[in-house]
Amino acid sequence: MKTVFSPLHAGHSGQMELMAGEILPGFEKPSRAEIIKARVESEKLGPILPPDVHDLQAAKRVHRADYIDFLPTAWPKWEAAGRKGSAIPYTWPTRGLRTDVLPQTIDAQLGFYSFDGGASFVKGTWDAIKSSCDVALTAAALVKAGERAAFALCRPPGHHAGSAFMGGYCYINNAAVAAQWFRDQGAARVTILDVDYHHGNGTQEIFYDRADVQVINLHGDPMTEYPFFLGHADERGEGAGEGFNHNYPMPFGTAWEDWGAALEDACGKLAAFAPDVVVVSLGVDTFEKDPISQFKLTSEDYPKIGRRIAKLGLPTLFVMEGGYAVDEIGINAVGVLTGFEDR
Ligand code: SS9
Ligand code: ZN
Repeated sequence: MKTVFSPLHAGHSGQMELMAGEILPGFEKPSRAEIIKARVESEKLGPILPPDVHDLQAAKRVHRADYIDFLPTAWPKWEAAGRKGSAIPYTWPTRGLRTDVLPQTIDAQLGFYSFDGGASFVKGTWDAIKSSCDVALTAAALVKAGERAAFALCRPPGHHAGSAFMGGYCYINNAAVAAQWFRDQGAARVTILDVDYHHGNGTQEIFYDRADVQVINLHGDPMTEYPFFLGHADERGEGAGEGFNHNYPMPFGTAWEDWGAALEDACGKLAAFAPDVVVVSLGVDTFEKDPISQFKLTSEDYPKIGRRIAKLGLPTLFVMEGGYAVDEIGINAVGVLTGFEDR
């Protein structure tokens, strides 16, 4: 299987994050992608290719144009305001506040275009965001050209980013952009299967009223887990999209027996939808040693995920999302891919 990877991700580094009352170095750090890349090499998964540079039109097919246009301006505006450190949002237009006027200061704009403080900017953040989207589109093109599967080694991740907001380490929703690109290239139906530990709220929001993109999420129950305010089992889509969104919230401590059963049920729904292509939002923060997550999957479980997805017999694009147990992130992420290849 071919991997697409960009070194530009590395400029998105040194950002801080508010976590349980402390300001800590961000968990979403460059070593994540580097360790996965090293494992792709040591396992001889296949060639590692650089991304082609795409324009932003593909991203604007699923994101509001003003949101995408804001992203490259965030850091320059922060610097122009004489600021240092990382540009972190801290005020959000929730109930009772106005969203019909965009205020002028960078602090306001960061809040206007986010749902939490988990997506911040440093100098290299925009180039990393853009390269991550390019990685997804380039890997999608490999699948469209006939590869059975491809691996988009995206960083930063994307599945928490919605049509007009960032959050949870995510800015452009790489999996959603790729899914829409497949549609625009002639695929009649696309499924996004999100196996990251956290609910992919952004992906769900983007496709919620659509019948042409099925969205399936396996994740920590939002009653107790981030992102808290979306991801319940009764969210099934709306309008034309009703019945095309499927959520599998699961409790803290969930291990392979129950997680694998949810994947089995999800694969039944996926096969019944009969998509032309599957986009897997591949997070490995379901791992037992993940520092910010509460599931109990082991390194032996990841190849089983890949094998089950391969059994669908559909062209498959793997898009990297979360996973914060850096020491094992390569073993676990690449384990899914070698499992897919049944080796
Ligand atoms: C407060 C904790 C929020 C966000 C986790 C995002 C995971 C993306 N900073 N944690 S896969
Ligand atoms: Zn996650």
